Amino acid sequence: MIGPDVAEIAEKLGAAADSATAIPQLAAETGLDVDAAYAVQAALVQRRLDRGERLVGLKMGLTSRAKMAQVGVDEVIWGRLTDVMRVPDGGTVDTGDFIHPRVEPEVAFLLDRLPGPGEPVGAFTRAVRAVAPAIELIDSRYANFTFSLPDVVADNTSAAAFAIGPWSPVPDGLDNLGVLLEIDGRVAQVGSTAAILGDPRRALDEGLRLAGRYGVRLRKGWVFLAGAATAAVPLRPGAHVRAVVEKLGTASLKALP
Ligand code: 0L1
Ligand code: MG
Repeated sequence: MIGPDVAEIAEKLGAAADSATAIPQLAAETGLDVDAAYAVQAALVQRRLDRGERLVGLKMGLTSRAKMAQVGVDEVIWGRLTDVMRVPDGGTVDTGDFIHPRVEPEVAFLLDRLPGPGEPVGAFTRAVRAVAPAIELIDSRYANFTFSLPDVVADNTSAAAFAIGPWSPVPDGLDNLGVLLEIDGRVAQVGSTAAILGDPRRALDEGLRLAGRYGVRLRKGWVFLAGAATAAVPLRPGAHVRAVVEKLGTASLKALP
């Protein structure tokens, strides 16, 4: 039996992102399963690397119940981050570059020495050099932000842009820090880092599990977005967005009017 055409699906998703134009879901029609979807994701990101972008890290997706409920998918997934997706802290994005952008408050890790494939993470503070508050901008390439699990994996887990606040040494506890998402100075979402798999440190275990399964080596110096502490909120033109994480500080970005 002939499997789904990985290169063709990656091309459709890449073109949708480049032109900021939504497309219909692809998995049901092409018979895409989750493993094939990760192959599409790799091809989709390779398309970016071929035009000069650099891989700078990974993001975990759907690490909280709020996020799973928001999109109707209940499995932790991951995607790849490139340098072009990074927005300076306090920097500006153009909503016109995206289809239906949403923002969510996250915790970021700066990776240090990682265990080899199959080894336990061991001391978190050896694997992670620093932590920071972050904002992830997600943008599904599918119409109405609606997708199945293989669809969203193939679409690089809706990765589009991210901003990272100041790095700090890993604090004693990361498991129950208050999180706010503010839009134009008003609180839009309230949460806790406990929403990220009970403790954001578990996101790294999940990342290493997926790395072992898909043969990816996590690199020293990479950014690792552990996941969102709340549901995501639509990003409107002109909005000022701040993610505030207790003990870690603030990350922010602005959308052009
Ligand atoms: O980062 C995330 O949790 C997003 C994963 C994909 C689902 C979505 O687009 O909300
Ligand atoms: Mg996210």
